Amino acid sequence: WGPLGHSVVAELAQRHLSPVAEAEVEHLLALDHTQSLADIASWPDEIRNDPKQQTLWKQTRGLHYIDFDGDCTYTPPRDCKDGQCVVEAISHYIDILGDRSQSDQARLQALKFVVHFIGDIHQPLHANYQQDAGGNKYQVQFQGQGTNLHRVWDSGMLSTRKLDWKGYAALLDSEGFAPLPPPIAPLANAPAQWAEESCQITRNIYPASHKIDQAYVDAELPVADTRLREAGRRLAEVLNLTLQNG
Ligand code: DCM
Ligand code: DCM
Ligand code: DCM
Ligand code: ZN
Ligand code: ZN
Repeated sequence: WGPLGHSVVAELAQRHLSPVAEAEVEHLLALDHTQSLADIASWPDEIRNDPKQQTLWKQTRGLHYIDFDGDCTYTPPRDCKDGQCVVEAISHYIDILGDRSQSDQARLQALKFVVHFIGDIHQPLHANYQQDAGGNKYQVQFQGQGTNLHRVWDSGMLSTRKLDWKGYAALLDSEGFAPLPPPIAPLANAPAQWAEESCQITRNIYPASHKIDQAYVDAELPVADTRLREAGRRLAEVLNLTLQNG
């Protein structure tokens, strides 16, 4: 997702933190002089794109997605060599976030990656099985401009709602908007399951022609919204579980 999608996921989670998790999040975010998860949600993209920081963070580029190699059944190491994919990255940073022997700085950094990557893994094209760089190589026309299918899903479709992240999160949080995802069980298997869901969705999101029209947005924006809602609620649950001991 772009900055809007990531902030929406983070804000949805923020609204559903337990009191204990909320206090711990507040404690960690205070190191960055900020108070909301939405503020830090795009940080892994910012460091990735900042030329001054690129050498330091280059090895995180591959952690924003997973390319399934053949079908949508998560099969390591086929789909995640050396743990370099979003599925294993989420588990890795959840472990650091929950480890009280780590420094607060390390745990804050882990929090930023957890918030961001749980967003990305729910963007269907971040867990694709068609070998086209997550739809980046699939060129399309959208709103009279040339772009690619990945960007339409990261940000183009979401921006058609003309809502800021607070308004968008409130909309997705409204009663009966979409069914809530079932509770996470167990946590260890969850990221692989979320990636497999995304991969299955990509089977049905390639447009009939290389033009994205209103009918496509009408059909697919609700799918994107549902994924944002699931990501936000699951992120809250992960943080509530990981930070439950204060
Ligand atoms: N992005 C940006 N500015 C930011 C954060 C992200 O331009 N502050 C862009 C860079 C990525 C895209 O958003 O191409 C989304 O990346 P991802 O889907 O990996 O989060
Ligand atoms: N950051 C952010 N939004 C904020 C505060 C911080 O996105 N309101 C991100 C961008 C910085 C990183 O956190 O690169 C570290 O921030 P700081 O230098 O304040 O510790
Ligand atoms: N991306 C993806 N799958 C890939 C390659 C890239 O989902 N196989 C995502 C990561 C960014 C966006 O596409 O959100 C642009 O990636 P990059 O800036 O690395 O080209
Ligand atoms: Zn993306
Ligand atoms: Zn990302």
